[in-house]
Amino acid sequence: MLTLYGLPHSLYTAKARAYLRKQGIAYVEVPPSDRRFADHVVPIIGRGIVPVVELPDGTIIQDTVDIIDHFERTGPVKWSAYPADPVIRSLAHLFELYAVVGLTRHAMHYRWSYLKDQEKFLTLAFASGGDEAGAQAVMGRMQSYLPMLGVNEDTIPKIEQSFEELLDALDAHLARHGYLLGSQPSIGDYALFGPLYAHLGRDPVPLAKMQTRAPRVFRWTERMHAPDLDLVEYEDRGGGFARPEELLGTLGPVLSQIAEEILPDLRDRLAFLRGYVAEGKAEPGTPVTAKPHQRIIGEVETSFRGVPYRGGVQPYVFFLWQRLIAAAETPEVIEVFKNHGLDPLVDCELPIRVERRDHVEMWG
Ligand SMILES: N[C@@H](CCC(=O)N[C@@H](CS)C(=O)NCC(=O)O)C(=O)O
Repeated sequence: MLTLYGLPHSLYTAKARAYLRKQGIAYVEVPPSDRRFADHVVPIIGRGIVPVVELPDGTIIQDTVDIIDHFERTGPVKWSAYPADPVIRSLAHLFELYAVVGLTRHAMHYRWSYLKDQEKFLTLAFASGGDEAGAQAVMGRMQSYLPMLGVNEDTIPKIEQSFEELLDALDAHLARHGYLLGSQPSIGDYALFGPLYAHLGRDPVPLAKMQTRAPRVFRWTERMHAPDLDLVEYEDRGGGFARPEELLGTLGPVLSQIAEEILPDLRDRLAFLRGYVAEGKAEPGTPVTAKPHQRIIGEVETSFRGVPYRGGVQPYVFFLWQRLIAAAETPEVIEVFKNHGLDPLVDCELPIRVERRDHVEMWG
């Protein structure tokens, strides 16, 4: 039997778990406090991070992209997460990028800025499989990430406005389609499910907002976690991705919102990376950071919805971004991205590749 090391409240575990359930892959979820995780898994992956999948033959896979891609390659896959159409596939990659560059901020804000209102719920979650002292330590570490993610007094009103606009736009889109890109989930759905379920669709404060303001988004979180396609309220229940022209009407506002929110971040981080590479600091074939648990290579002045903040530069973001650029290979993709102000994301070159090898990111 396959083991999924993860936790109910973990953002990235939710992404991997939803994929396993949808494909009908049997697993047992085990918390990272389990002895085998510390004794066997951490030495292999080099850091304490979840989710990790351990296959029955002992193979260890870390990173949700690698986990999904493993099963896409080897099966069994009931509903592939990669759409064939280049436009739809590129949109899936865009959502994958937005989940990390954009929605991590919302997820972390709603979890930690409302700690007082959610304390019992969160303390229980973080203590699961361990003890309360350990829980407090991890909770403290998670809160320490907030400034780097751009969560501060000035950005919080913008983050909340953004969450409400996103809920409204997604709710309207899901009135027509069961999933972001049609009648089956893509890598984009799995990626958004991380923040939109594990934090925003589960922690008491944002969950209440989601259920009252955007019931169809809440239903999508149920659908994403179901073992079938769970399209009970739609006429088309057979699966499959839609055609671009069937999606873009209601997806348009979501795409414009993504452009507004992530372009400044990515432009400033790309400028940083160009300088970093020009100074010879990114040596091909070496890990992106000295220690695998370090996530950032520096800090930049950037902005969220016009509000300046100083944020960390994560090489992982370039790993996801280069996947999007590779998918956006046809003029039709460029055209759709251009129509929503997203063309700077696909009509550009990154100065270096970020690969994943031996469970860590490396300069390519
Ligand atoms: N890129 C990784 C990210 C995984 C990740 O950030 N996991 C979080 C939990 S949701 C974690 O283990 N964090 C540990 C820490 O930051 O100390 C993936 O896609 O699997």
